[in-house]
Amino acid sequence: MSTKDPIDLGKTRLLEIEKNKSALLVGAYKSNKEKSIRLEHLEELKSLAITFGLQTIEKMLVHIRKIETSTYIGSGKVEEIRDLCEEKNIDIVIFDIDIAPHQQRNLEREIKKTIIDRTELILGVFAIHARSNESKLQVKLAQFKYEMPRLKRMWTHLSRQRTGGSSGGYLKGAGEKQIEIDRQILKKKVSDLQKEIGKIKEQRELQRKKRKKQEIPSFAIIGYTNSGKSTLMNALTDAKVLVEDKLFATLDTTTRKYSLPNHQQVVLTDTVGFIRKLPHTLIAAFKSTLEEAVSADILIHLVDVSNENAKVMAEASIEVLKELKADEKPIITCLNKIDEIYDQSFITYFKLNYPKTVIISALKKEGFEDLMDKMIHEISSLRKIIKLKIPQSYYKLVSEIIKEGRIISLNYEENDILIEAEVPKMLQTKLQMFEV
Ligand SMILES: Nc1nc2c(ncn2[C@@H]2O[C@H](COP(=O)(O)OP(=O)(O)OP(=O)(O)O)[C@@H](O)[C@H]2O)c(=O)[nH]1
Ligand SMILES: [Mg+2]
Repeated sequence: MSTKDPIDLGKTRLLEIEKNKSALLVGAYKSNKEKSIRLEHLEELKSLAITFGLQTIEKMLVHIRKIETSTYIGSGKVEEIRDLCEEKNIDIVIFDIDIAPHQQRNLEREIKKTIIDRTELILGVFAIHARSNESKLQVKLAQFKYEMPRLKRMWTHLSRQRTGGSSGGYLKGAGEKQIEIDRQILKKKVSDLQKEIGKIKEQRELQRKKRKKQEIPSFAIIGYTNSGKSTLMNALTDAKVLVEDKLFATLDTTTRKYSLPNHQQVVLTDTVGFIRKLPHTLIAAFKSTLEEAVSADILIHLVDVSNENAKVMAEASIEVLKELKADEKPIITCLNKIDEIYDQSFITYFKLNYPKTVIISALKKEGFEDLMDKMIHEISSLRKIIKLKIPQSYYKLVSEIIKEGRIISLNYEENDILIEAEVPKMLQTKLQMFEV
């Protein structure tokens, strides 16, 4: 039986896809209505493939009437793909469809090429961009989770092996046993990784609590991948985050202090970008990074308006925020890259549909005054300094102020406590009746 270490299982598939290989990108549509959007999705898949280092050669959009259980697309289309691969010397076929593990296996057998899907490609991009220990661990975790239901394809050749022994018959396939062994080892690896990531998360949690205690308002720069988040971070601070015209250049959060024009100290966090249908394996693995990003008091949502798909990209980002339960936070929508050619109607659209909109160029440092004004305004509406007279019998409220807000002064007057405090919005209403 093979002694292949499952630690490599996640990697093998990705390393098979060497750089500079030629790829065929395949999308599918059911109705003509869907066609143009599927083509746009293929364009995005192309950016991902180029980011990974592949030479994208061909794109193909196939029409499907019904999903075939065994191969997703019909046998005629499978043949067409196989012929095109032969003719154009294609090494890898990338499907912009969620194909099930068994379909992937069957397609690979029929087409005789490496078949991957969008999730696997995104995993590959994340793998080559992971720099910190934490993001490397998170990528590995996502890879393991992705591989788990796909273990079978690695061992099908063993399943058919005839086992020796006196009975001479077929015993339970060696492949199946191997899959079971691998599954157990993978499970253990997943839980070890989760523990390790958990430890890193705890350390970060401590830092975050410390900052919260210091009462420094925090901003997170979020948005679609390649929208210019790191460029904005670098323009405002000395963070020197890597900026690239590539998808998912940033995988780690970077936090820096920043002083607003009114001398208010804030912290800014640059973070991993979002994408349409961010694979769940990645959301799960990067949960602590993503949560840290959206744990800020206020979000700066960057939208690249020079991209013709700006609207759907912004919507996709809001979807990810929803998934992370952070869409209720104050959000400043920052329309970026206005130094580039952009559609004026986009600006009107965003102003109408997204409150608190500013227009900037992170690269040219334009529109920053407006952005600062909005940031200052958001902070002021976030917290308020109030004077209170609270009866001592309501001491529980004082504990709450200490926990959630910041006490500026506290004095006792007979049976009352006189307090001046900076409190968050949610506490303000609760304290209204004691305000003086
Ligand atoms: N023309 C123009 N280009 C910009 C602007 N802001 C960013 N860019 C470019 O957009 C590309 C992506 O910028 P990044 O700052 O890396 O984008 P990001 O959102 O951090 O991307 P990821 O970390 O990969 O998700 C780079 O080539 C930047 O130079 C801008 O205001 N104008
Ligand atoms: Mg970045």
